[in-house]
Amino acid sequence: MILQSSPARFTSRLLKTIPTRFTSRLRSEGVAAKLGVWLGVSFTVAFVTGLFSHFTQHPPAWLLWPSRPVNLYRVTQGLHVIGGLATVPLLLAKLWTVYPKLWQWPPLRSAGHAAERLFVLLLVAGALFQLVSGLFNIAYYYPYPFGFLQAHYWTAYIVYGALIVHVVNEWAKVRRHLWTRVEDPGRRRFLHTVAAASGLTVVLTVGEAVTPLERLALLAPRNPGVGPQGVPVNRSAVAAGVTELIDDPAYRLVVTGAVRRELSFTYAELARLPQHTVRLPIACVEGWSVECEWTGVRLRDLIESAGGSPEAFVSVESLEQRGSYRVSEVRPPHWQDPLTLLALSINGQVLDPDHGHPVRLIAPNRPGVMQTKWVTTVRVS
Ligand SMILES: Nc1nc2c(c(=O)[nH]1)N[C@H]1C(S)=C(S)[C@@H](COP(=O)(O)O)O[C@H]1N2
Ligand SMILES: [Mo]
Repeated sequence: MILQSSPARFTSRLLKTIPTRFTSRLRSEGVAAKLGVWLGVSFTVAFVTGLFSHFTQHPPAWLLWPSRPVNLYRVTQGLHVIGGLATVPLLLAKLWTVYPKLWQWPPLRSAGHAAERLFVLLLVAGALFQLVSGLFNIAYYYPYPFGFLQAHYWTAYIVYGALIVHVVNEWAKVRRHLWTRVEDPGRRRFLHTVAAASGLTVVLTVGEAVTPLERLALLAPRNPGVGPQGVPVNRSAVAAGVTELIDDPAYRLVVTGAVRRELSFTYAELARLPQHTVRLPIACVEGWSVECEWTGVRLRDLIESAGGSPEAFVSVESLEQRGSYRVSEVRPPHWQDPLTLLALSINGQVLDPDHGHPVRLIAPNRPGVMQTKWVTTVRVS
């Protein structure tokens, strides 16, 4: 008897210790549904733009991304990062609105209910992980032992999969509230406050990608106007360990690999080749971007005069010895584009060492990580 009754007594005592009465009237199914719809939109934007960024950087062999529109990557990555930041207030508000459900009793009513809660758990944990890891990444803070790229990429599938399951499960509620106005003035004010917090996040960061608003970018980790020659830098020449190599008189730019004739240029010879000037952005995967005027040699001209095949894949290699971005693959749509340069100057000045002196790659519709600096070899294959 004692043994049988004590688990029940224990449970009822336990129940009294946890907060089962949630008094705020701001919580309601309608509020949760509205926030859910906003989150559905922002997670869809983040998922699509994130996949675009991933497959731009890691394309399968058959994928030839176009080099136009010139600003496509700049826009999609700005949406990814700035949209991701704007999602933080939405997610916090949604979690606050629904967290009483954490204490629902009985916790698991059936196998179906258990599965539903498991997907919610995956969704909440995964969504928090995406926002926190993304925030840490743009803040240059890497406190975890795993690689950001792989973790952020694979978690995206878990989160988006769990989100689809969640939307299917909650569809009846979404339908009930999608086009209905929230009547309660307190709840309406709550939703407006959340939307305003989200909007304010955008206002205080969007200047990192929309240059006329740069003075508002108080929350952005990079200001597009701050850096050598007025352009930000992620990895400096010192950090890359190239300061001696770039001024070495033995420096050559070499075009080699599957070519009819190898080419080799000193810096002075490069500067005497036909020069072209283009306006293209540096668009970092971390969301900041800035348009510059670049002057240099067309990559296409170099590969054609070396006799490379028009279908060739090209690697542009840096003097940098270590580092994930020292080699950049350039496929035909990009190297054949007349805007793609090995640039010697930025905004009318000889490139600063931190921007890639003697030459750096600059190509349209391409993430910053693929615009390799301190170039010494063009390898055709
Ligand atoms: N060799 C090399 N090139 C590199 C990098 C690097 O670390 N090594 N960083 C890249 C990144 S992440 C960006 S955003 C751009 C920035 O170019 P900038 O420093 O001229 O603004 O350079 C790219 N080129
Ligand atoms: Mo970058």
